Amino acid sequence: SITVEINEKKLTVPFGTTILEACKQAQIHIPTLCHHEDLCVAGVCRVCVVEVEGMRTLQASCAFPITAPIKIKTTTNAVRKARKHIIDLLISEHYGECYSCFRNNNCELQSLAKEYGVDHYNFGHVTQPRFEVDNSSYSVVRDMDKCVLCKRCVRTCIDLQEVGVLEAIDRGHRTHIGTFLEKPLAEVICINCGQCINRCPTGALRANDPRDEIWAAIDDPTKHVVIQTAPSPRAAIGEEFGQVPGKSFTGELNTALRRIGFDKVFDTNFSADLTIIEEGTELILRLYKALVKKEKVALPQFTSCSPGWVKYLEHFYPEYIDNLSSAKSPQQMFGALIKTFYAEKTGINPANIVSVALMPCSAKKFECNRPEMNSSGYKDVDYGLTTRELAQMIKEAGIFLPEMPQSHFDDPFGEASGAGLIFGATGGVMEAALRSVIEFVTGKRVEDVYANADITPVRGFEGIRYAEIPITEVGPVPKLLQHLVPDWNWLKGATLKIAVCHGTANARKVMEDIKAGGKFSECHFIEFMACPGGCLGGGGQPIPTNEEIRKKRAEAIYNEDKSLPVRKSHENRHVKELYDLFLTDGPCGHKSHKLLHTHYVK
Ligand code: HC1
Repeated sequence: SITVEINEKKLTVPFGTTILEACKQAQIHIPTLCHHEDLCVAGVCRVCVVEVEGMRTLQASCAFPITAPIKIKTTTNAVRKARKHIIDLLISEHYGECYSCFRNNNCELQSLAKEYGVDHYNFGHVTQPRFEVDNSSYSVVRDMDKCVLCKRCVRTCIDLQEVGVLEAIDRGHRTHIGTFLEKPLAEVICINCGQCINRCPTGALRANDPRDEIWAAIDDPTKHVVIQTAPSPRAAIGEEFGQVPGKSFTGELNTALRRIGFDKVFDTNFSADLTIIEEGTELILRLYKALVKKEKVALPQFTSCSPGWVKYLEHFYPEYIDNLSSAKSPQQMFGALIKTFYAEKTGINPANIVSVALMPCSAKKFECNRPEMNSSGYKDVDYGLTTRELAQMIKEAGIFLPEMPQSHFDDPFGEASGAGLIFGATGGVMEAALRSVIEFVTGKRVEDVYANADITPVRGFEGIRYAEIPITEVGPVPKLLQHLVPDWNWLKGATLKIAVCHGTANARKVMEDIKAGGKFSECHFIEFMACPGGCLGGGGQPIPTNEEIRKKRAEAIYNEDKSLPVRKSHENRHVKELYDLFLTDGPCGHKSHKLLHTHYVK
């Protein structure tokens, strides 16, 4: 370690610590713009400059590793002036008005301008847009006139997600961020994950916002407007109302949604439970075909509920599309059921149902517009709405979410299990599946195998996790599956090999290993989520998001799971009822194949 002096205060830091990190440790505030905790150092904006004794020029603190004892000053006049000039220059090139920008009050450039008293245009001002807004994508909108060239989106796309759609184009004052051949986003290999939006410091990137259409539907008395709410938004939306990360607002959100005019509020966790039954059954069938019938089937089975991951696979590894579970995501299963089962049960014409999905994800907007997603005979889900957009709607309605009384979800989908809820965290789909598969196959209670039904080997934030579940004993086949497999003897003594990975850079590692015939090619089931942390870190979640915040959101989800009376998908009585009343030929039966499964075609 090395002793440094910052503003005459001595501090010992490990070798290689950046000045910015050392200042943070000393609780000295340094303004930043191109810096983001999730990303590698860029050092391009220079907003974080400091004085280092003996050096002729000011140094970017984010890009200066401490390798020798040095004296640093962060509050000198030269530092103040340099920072202010940089912000002045950025503002002069920034087209657009703050009041009409979705990042108003949550914009890092605006905050810096306030902090440094930049309240007029010292270097002139751009009065005409230079770029066309690219709203070709269902998910991500690019407005390059608001870009500050911090390259956080570029580093997110290239390094964090290893997709590589965005890059700096041209040089000097013509530099801008663009796509391959300057094509619209919808025509390049964007996976719609929206991670670039989460890391953009300004309003240059945003999600394709359906609020106006949803308000219009709410105002239309001929429309029956329903909303399903995904597991992750409830664990994060409080942040939009100034609450500390890590607290769920499930009951408050239900009340707020009714007050702003939704006719019914449904829980996506219900259809996550259904997904477990369908996807778990599919896995059992694939294993049965491979191990007993010696048929050629695609293994490992990959989860398919993250639409960013599905798109990633379609773009980069299309030869593995058959490995994707044919089970639709919970969002899409729910959409198909609302316009069929629910419409029949309530006598509402499905043509008059407007189905909204509150999601933490920008790719869900793309997913609901996929041509495969019309199995009800209508567009199964009409609009994907992000956590940020819903928070805005709630504010527009004059509601302060944390003060809402709590209320429940609506029937006939009112019950959901903790297994459905934990889908929102990386490893959650796998844990939910295991809670059911272990009970189905062994006949034992999962609590007798894993304390409190917490399957800890698949939890955590490690980018790639691998686990083996030995099946030492088998029980009777449950009634729900008796038409598919005669017994479990063929699984006795087998070891279920599973893996979990989040973030597409990690997905690439797993896929390359599979291609090379490595350890992951021997897995039976792999959970892939496109976003770091899983859905709770989705591209539609409150900004900022970083590892600390993602961990808090995960805590909120796991704490809520613990508090729920039902924690296994197969114990959800409304799911059982659905198979009794509607999906009468059982999981992976004819009807569920028509409504709840699909086959992705690139
Ligand atoms: Fe997700 Fe899913 S967990 S994909 O992360 O399977 O978006 O939250 O809703 O569909 O349930 C997202 C979250 C979400 C689906 C479920």
